[in-house]
Amino acid sequence: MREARLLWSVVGVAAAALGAGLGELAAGALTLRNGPVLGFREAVVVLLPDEFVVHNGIDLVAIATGPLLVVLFVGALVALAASAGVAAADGSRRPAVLALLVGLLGLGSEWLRPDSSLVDVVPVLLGVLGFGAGLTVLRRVLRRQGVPGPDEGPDEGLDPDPTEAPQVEAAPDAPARVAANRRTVLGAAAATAALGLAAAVVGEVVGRGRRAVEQGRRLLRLTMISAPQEPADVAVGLDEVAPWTTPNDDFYRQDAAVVVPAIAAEEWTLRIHGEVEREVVLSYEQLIGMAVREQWVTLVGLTYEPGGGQVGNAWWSGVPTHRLLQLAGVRTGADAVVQTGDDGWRCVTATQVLEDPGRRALLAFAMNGEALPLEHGFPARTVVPGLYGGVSACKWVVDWEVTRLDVVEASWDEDRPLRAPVRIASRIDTPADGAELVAGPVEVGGVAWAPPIGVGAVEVEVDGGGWELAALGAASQTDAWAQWRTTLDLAPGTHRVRVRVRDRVGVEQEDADEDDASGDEASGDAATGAVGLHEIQVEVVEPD
Ligand SMILES: Nc1nc2c(c(=O)[nH]1)N[C@H]1C(S)=C(S)[C@@H](COP(=O)(O)O)O[C@H]1N2
Ligand SMILES: [Mo]
Repeated sequence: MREARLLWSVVGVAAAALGAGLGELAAGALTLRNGPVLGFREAVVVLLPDEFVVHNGIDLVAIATGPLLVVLFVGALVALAASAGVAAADGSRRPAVLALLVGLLGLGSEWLRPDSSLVDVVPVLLGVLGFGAGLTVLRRVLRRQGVPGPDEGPDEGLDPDPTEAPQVEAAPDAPARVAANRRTVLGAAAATAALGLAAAVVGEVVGRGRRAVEQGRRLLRLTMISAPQEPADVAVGLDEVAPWTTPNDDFYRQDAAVVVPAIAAEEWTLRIHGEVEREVVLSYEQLIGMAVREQWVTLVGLTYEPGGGQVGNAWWSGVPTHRLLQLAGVRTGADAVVQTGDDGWRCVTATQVLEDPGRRALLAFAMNGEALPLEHGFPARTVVPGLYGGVSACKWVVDWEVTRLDVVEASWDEDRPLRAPVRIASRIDTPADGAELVAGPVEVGGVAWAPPIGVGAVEVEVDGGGWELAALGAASQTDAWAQWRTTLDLAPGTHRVRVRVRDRVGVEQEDADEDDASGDEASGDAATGAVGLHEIQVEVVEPD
């Protein structure tokens, strides 16, 4: 009986090894920053309260997340896997429940990482599936070899199962047969674990590319750039309003491809060709050696919906695009640049915009005072104030083909528009939609943007009762968003609050056509960005 228990435990651990290996393989193949095990460790760092980070000069994070944690974590997984194996013997649901729990824990720890995206769950799911499949197969092997459950059968270990095992004469050669069965079981378990190990090794090799690039990025010394310095008074002092500077980890991501390109800085080049006087192949070293321009730019996604999160504001460092086009010399008649990223994504941007110093378009290599994160286009990406990201802000950009708009138009088969200026927009960050509030003065606030002209005014309306001016944070940065706030005196009941922005020349944010409830076809939401004001509904109750 004890031997049977041991065999079932071994089988559980072997299945878990297969699952973990497949998870690591998936993480490597998807060039995620790390696999589930290290991902868990990062989540612990996020969960630790700030006071715990450095205490009396001792770096508690380092201790709490060092090798000891990994050993504990792996040990716990092994113990869980072993008990799942034992439970699998009597066909109980416990292994499935355990796998589910570990899977949920894994998913939770992926989501806790601030820059996680949907692909990060793939390794966890694959791990859980690998565990389930491994356990199912091995269980069949054990049953066929007549291994009893830990709590059933006589104490002498393996005994040929009378119902499932092929019929054999029990008595004379029983010990030899038991040994053979044990070998078969252990062999199958070893093969399963080896498969998991092989998968992990392949994942490690495949993922090494990304880690090498991360390492190279960390070692870059970009002395020509400066740390972001927020202009005075941009903040209106409401904690619930999005911070004026969006930290890189919180900056929205919009990727067409699942796999984030990992390009070493020294291997990157931008080729500028087509309708140019001379082809230019620019290296990273040459790029960062040029005169740097730094500026605040709010980037907006084509998929931004009123009140949504596809918008962020950062301090970008790079080289003005007009300088780069000057190097190549744009031929007369050429009016478009097809920008292509290493992921194969492409967009078309008018030379008029890229050649005009006044439009402040940038080939950026740094974001908020550090080299671009891989997710945001390392080594270099374009940033154009006032154009949606989807028509201008090419990440991992490696190719600029100077050409003509009518030529590109004829062959444009992407479901994104060719040209799309950012629609001016405003958002209510607090209170939240559906909030329950106590009657009396209520602080309302949010952000508004109108690049490249700049925010002129923000107005708020309650229940259609007329527009009132809100207070604005400093809005001198015309390419960046502005914060706004106001105080509303709300009586008990349900209220509808709306916001709108006017740019510096007085153009007002468009309201969605009231008659066209869907708004979709008339305004071409998908094609040119959503139209419509952000509105929230709040429930106000009597104070008690
Ligand atoms: N190479 C490449 N560039 C790209 C994309 C992409 O998928 N691949 N997405 C675009 C879209 S739709 C937007 S909104 C911005 C988003 O930039 P971010 O992910 O840094 O926020 O990048 C743009 N540049
Ligand atoms: Mo976008």
